[in-house]
Amino acid sequence: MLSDPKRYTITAALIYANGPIHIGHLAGCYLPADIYARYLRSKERDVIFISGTDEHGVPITIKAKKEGITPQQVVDKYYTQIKDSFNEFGISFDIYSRTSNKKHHEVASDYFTTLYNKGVFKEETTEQYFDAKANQFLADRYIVGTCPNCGNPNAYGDQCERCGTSLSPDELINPHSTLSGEQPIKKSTTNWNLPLDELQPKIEEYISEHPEWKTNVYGQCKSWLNQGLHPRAMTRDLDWGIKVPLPNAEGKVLYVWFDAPIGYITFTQELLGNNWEKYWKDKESKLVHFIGKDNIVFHCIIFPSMLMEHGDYILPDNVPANEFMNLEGDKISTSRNWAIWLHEYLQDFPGKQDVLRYVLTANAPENKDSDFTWKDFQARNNNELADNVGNFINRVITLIHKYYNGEIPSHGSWEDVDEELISTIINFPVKISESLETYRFREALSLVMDLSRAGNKYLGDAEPWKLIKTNPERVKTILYLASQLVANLAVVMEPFLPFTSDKIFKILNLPSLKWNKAGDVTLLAAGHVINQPEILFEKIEDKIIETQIQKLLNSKKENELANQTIEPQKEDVNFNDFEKIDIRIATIIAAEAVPKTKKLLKLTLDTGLDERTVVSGIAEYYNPEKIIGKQVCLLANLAPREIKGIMSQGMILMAEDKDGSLAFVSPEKIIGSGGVVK
Ligand code: B3M
Ligand code: ZN
Repeated sequence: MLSDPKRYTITAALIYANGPIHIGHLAGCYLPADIYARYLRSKERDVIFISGTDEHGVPITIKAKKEGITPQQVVDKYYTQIKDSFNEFGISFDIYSRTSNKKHHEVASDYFTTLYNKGVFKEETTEQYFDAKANQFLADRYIVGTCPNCGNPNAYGDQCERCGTSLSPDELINPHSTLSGEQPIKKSTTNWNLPLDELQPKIEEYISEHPEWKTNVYGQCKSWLNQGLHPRAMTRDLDWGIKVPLPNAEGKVLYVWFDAPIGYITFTQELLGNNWEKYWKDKESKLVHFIGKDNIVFHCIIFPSMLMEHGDYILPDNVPANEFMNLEGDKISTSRNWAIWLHEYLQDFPGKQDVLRYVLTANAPENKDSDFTWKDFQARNNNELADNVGNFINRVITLIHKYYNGEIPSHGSWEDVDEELISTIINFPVKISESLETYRFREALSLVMDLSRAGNKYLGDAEPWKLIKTNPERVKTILYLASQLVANLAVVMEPFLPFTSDKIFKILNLPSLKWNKAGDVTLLAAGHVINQPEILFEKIEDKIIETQIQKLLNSKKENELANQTIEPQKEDVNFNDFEKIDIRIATIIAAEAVPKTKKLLKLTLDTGLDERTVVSGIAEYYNPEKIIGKQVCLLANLAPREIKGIMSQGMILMAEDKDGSLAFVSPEKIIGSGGVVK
C-alpha cells in the first residue's frame, strides 16, 4: 500500500453505454469515487479522476438488435444521457470519455500489438460455440446456460452475475444461444489467449501484497486463485469493437474486457496530452479503481496481468469494490424496470441531488448488499438532513441576523463547554480523513453528521435565545463558536454534499475553503457580514413518497403483464360437445356478499326460465349494489352444487385479464332474459 503518494489516479468503471443509469450504479461505484476524488482535491493533492462509457462488447450489440438501431446509434444515445446524469449529480470527473473514439482504438490496438510482439499471447485454434441459424460465434453474453458454480440458469458465457464467477462458454451447463434460443454447434476458430494460468504465481504475489484490501475484494481474488486461473481469449469473432491489429485476423475484434480498462489510460492521455505518463508509470502514483463487485476479477486479476506483461505500468494500489444495492427488497433490474433512474429522480426531486447522495452514501453497500427504500429515504432526509444539519445551520444563521444584523460577533473567554466543542472541531476532520483514506465512506459521513449533532447539542444546551435577556455577552461567544462550526461543516461536508457545501459558503459569504482549514475556529472573523439564511433541506411529505412507491408498484405490474403468456388453445371439440352447453343471457336482480368470505357474491338471476341463485367469485371486482340490472352470460346447465351452504345453480361467465382481474361477458345490446348464446 502506497501511504504517501505523489499523485492519485482514480478511475470509476466504464459503464456500458446501453441504458440509462440508476441509483445502484451511483451507490456502487461513482459516489464513493467522487467522494474520494473531492476529498483529495480538498487536501490539495495531485489527483485525476477518470471515467467514461464502455461502448464495445456484446451488451451493446444485443441492445442495438433489440431497439432495431445500429450499435453506434445505441452508444451515441446513451453516452450523452449517462454523462448528463453524472454531471447533474456533481460527479466530478476530470474527463468523461468513450471507448468508441478513434484515439482509444489506437491506444488499445497499440497495447495489443506490444503484448503480441513480446510474445505474451498464446495463439489457439479451438472449437467455439456457433449459432448456425444466426451465422455467428457465440461469445460472452450471446450464450447463456446454467452456472456450474451456483446453478443460476441465466449465467452468461463470460460470467455468472449471481455468484460473480468468471466463466467461459464451455463451462456452462445446457448452453443456448441468446440470438436464436437454439442449441449451438461447435465451429473452429483462432483466438489469442492471455495465459492467466502461467501468470498465476505473479498475480498471487501481487494480491498477497494487499491484505489491506476490503475483505469482499480480497476474498473473491483468493477464491479465484484457489480454483486456479485459466487462459482467457483476448479476441473475439464479432463485428463490433476494435479490430485485432494482425494480418490474419479478419472478422475479429479485441475482447471488450481487454480494451475497456485500457480506456482509463486512453482517457488520461486525452486529458493530459504529453503529461499523462507519470500517472500510470511512476511508482509514486497511486492507482485506485472504483467498481461494483461484478467487475472484481477484471480489475484485480486480468487488467493487472495485462499491466504486468506490458511492463511499464504501475499496478492498482486498491480496488475498493462495493457490493450491490437492492431496491425495496428486490434486486435492481434494468430489464424489469425495477430501478430508480437518475434522470427521473431529477425530474421528481429537482435540486435534491445531495439528498440522494446522502442517502446512498449513508446506506452504501460497502461490505454487504444494502437496500434502498423510499421510507428510509424520507426518514433520512427529514430526521437527519433537515432536523440535524439543516436545523443547526439555520438556527445559527438566523440568530446572528436577529441579534447582530448578520455580523459575526466577537467572543469572550472560553468556558468548559466551549473548550469541549473546540476540541471536537479540531479532532473530527482528522477522524473523517482516516475513514476516507481507508475507503470507509459510510463511517466518514456519519462522523460529519456527529459533528453537526455536536453543534445542535451545544446550542440546545446553551439556549442563547433565552440567555440573550440575561447574559448577552455570553451569547456572542456561543454564536461566534457555533458559526465557526458551521464553516467547518461546510468544509468537511463538501466531498459528500457538494451542492449544500456550496450553499453554506455562500450564506457565510466565504469562498469555498479547503480541507486544511478544517479544525480552525477562526474561519469567520468578528465583524464579517454573512448573508441571509436559506432552507437547506425541506421535509419530504408522505404523499410524495407514496407517489414514488406507487410508481414502482406500477412498473412491477406492467412488467408482470408484459411477461405473462397467453394460455395455449385447448384441444379441439366437436359441435356436438358444444351443443351440450346451455349458455343464457340472465339479468342480475339481487346481489349480496356471502358472509365470512372475501371473494363470493350471492346473485339472484332472472334467467327467463326461472329466478335462481348463483354464487360467484367476483366480490373483489364488483360492488353488489352496482351490478343490479346487469346482463351476464350464464352457464345454465352446470350441475347445481353447494358453495358455503348455498345451492348455486349455474355459473356466470367471466373474462380474465392478464393480471388476473375479472370482467363480465355481457351482450352488446339488451337481450331479453333467457336469450340463448350460441
Ligand atoms: N462495462 C461492465 C459494467 O458496465 C463494464 C465495466 C468496464 S470497466 C473497465 O458493469
Ligand atoms: Zn453462479
